[in-house]
Amino acid sequence: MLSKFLIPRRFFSRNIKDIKRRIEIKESKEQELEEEAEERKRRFKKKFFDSLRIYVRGGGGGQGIPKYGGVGGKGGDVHVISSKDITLKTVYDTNPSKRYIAGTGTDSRKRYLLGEDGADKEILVPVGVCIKTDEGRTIADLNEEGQRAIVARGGDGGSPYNNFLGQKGEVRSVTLDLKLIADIGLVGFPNAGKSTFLAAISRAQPKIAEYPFTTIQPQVGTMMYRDYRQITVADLPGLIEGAHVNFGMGHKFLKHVERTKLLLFLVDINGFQLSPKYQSRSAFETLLLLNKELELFNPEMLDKPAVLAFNKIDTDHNSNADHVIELVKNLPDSLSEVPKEMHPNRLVKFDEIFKMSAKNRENTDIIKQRLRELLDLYAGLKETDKSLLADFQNLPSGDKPYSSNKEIRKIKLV
Ligand SMILES: Nc1nc2c(ncn2[C@@H]2O[C@H](COP(=O)(O)OP(=O)(O)OP(=O)(O)O)[C@@H](O)[C@H]2O)c(=O)[nH]1
Ligand SMILES: [Mg+2]
Repeated sequence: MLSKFLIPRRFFSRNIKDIKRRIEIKESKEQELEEEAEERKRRFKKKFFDSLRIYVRGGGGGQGIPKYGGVGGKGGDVHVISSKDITLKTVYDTNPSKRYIAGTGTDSRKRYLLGEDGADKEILVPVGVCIKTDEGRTIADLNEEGQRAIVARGGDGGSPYNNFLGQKGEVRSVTLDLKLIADIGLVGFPNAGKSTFLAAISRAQPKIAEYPFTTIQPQVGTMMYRDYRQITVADLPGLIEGAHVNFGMGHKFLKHVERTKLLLFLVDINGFQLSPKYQSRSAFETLLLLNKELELFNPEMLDKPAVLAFNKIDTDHNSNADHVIELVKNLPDSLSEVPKEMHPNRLVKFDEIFKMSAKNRENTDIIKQRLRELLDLYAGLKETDKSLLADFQNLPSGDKPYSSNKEIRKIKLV
């Protein structure tokens, strides 16, 4: 009678097989995702140029004629000129040899005692290029349209000063390092909603998707205000824990926010997990890890005015955001809530903290307005005010109300 209710052995073995098959499928899907991410990285490497090393040589000077006092022409110089209508990729495509050599000065001749100067060579590069020597010395920062810099001088023509021997032109390799120019830089982990925010506040149409590293190259969008004021915002590929040791896309894009005037930190209120293989991080941990990665890249980044927005508030059904905001307000005391290895040495001071839903455009307009006000406020601060502000910011957290921007106003009025 009982045997009627016993489950046959066959049933279990079939079930185990089914579970095994499902695990295999899951693993292969994970592998596929990883391969896809690798492929995206490879494609990106081919496509996006933000640095180009070129060889430059000034023209040689022409020979003089001692007998008649003839002077050789001067060699041409190599100039780099910034232009809005060009990208580094075009610079490369138009001259893949990456060699730029200016013209040689002509020799002095019996009938033309003064040799002609060699032709200068002009290289058009995008605005925002910083020219560096191989030793790391910066030759010039071309931050505005039409600025120019000489990167290799031509040699002098032969004359009484050099025994009538034309001189060689300067030869070197220089790197054209492009840094985007934007007023505000978005920093956040992958999937935080940076691109969604950019799309909400500007006409930019960045790619948005639920997988990490959707954005693989920086993009600048412009926020337009009713009075036609424009403020630019740079969206960057997401940073992850360990970016300083080249995890994810690494630190290489952070140079693009080095020149911004203000940083907007975007943090997913649900925290972050790269994949099931990696540990999941809470929103508060994510924020501290971001702070740490910025610090490891360049501690000066922590001194920039900063705004923090907790995104995806529409999914925050347990009102976790208020608790996390309290933790941020109670820094550094609340550091005790997270393991020591996540502690940055120095904390970013936020001027404002917001909750938002970039997807539903909740609070995005208010943030847009405040960003403008803060930019203007900081632009108006004199150096003395800034040092007062720094003193103020160094007070222990208990001694000051959180919203430091109100205090900035106070300081300004003093
Ligand atoms: N529920 C909800 N989802 C959002 C919100 N903002 C963004 N998302 C979703 O989150 C995912 C990631 O958004 P992205 O804007 O691509 O994120 P990102 O920070 O640019 O990501 P990376 O480019 O990979 O660094 C997408 O599926 C978005 O639709 C939000 O406010 N609420
Ligand atoms: Mg993105």
